[in-house]
Amino acid sequence: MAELLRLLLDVSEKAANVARVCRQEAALFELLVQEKKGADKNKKFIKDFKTLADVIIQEMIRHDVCAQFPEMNGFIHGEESNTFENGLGESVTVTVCAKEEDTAALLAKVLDGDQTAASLLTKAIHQKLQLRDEEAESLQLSLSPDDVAIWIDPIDGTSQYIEGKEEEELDEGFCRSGLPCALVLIGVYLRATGQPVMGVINQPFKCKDFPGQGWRGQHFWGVSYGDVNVCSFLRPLCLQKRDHLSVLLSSSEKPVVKDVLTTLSNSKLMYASGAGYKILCVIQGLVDVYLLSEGSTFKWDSCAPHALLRALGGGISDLNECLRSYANESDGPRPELTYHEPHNRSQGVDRWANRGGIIAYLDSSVCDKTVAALAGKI
Ligand code: 2IP
Ligand code: CA
Repeated sequence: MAELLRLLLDVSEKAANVARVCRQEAALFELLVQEKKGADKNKKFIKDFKTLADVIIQEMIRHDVCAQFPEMNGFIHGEESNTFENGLGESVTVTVCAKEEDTAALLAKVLDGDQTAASLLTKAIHQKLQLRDEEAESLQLSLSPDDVAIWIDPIDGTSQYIEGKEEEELDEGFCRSGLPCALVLIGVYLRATGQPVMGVINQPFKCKDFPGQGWRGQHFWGVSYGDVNVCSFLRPLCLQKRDHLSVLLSSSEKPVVKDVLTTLSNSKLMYASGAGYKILCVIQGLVDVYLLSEGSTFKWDSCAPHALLRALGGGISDLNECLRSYANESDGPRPELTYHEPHNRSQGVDRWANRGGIIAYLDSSVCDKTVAALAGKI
């Protein structure tokens, strides 16, 4: 099953290429930033292009995985729906075809006859590439494709991707906003228990070597299954050294949460965009925890980075359940997020929301300390 990891690494790199191509090629960039509203909107256009770019990446990942692992057909889920209806009531399903010319024809139809844009995208989608990663290549894993399913977030941090700011890293080693916060997330979980077991994170816009040059990306992966706990990098050593509790939050976090955390002695609150990016900061040990008190992240945001955290000995818990367990003085296992069960009474995307909020950590004692500080106060 290590073949699945290698395939996901390759397809995540193709996804990063599609994301970069859409910003670098004038024909695609124009579509990406044009957001025509009201009477100016072309009713023949199936969907705004930014959503289309997301769907194309998602469908490319789905296509490549099913081509190699047909038993996973029907078990690959994503943030986006791939069927669009335009203003004229016509419906088109965006898929990636086995043959390049068929994909090009379908995309030309979706893009209202824009052949240049369709052929640029088709080239990136059907490109053959292999991402070299020695550790992933030598990994052995006895896990059957029949036992797993996938969550895809084709581009997490879409607003940062569209806005396209070229942000510098802060002293803490991360960016508050901008293109580096946009990530491709592919998470694998067990169908039976919903436990995340494998994750690939691709950051298409890590940095530019020199001004005026194109963007360079980077990737991360992790596997946590049975006795195998492997990550593409080592558990950060800086964890022991920090003398304060550093908490990463969404800028839209509730004031009461910020207030309670600010009153903690030795705490430092920081902010960054993108749910996946904030969890990546925890994975890299740049902060102690990422906490979100509302249900505004979804299974596709957390599945991939959750697998990396588990591989490093950390995790992501449901914040409300942690607060409830603390109040009940329960000493049961920490309530980790799972990925297989929807909220049946909810509608649409809310079926897959991480409804109770989340807390992502590397060190469980830091997670417990944060929960204890918030209990009864938020
Ligand atoms: C979003 C994106 C946002 C995040 C939100 C996610 O996913 O990561 O940045 O909000 O929770 O669902 P915030 O930046 O305030 O943490 P997408 O970009 O895929 O819609
Ligand atoms: Ca997302």
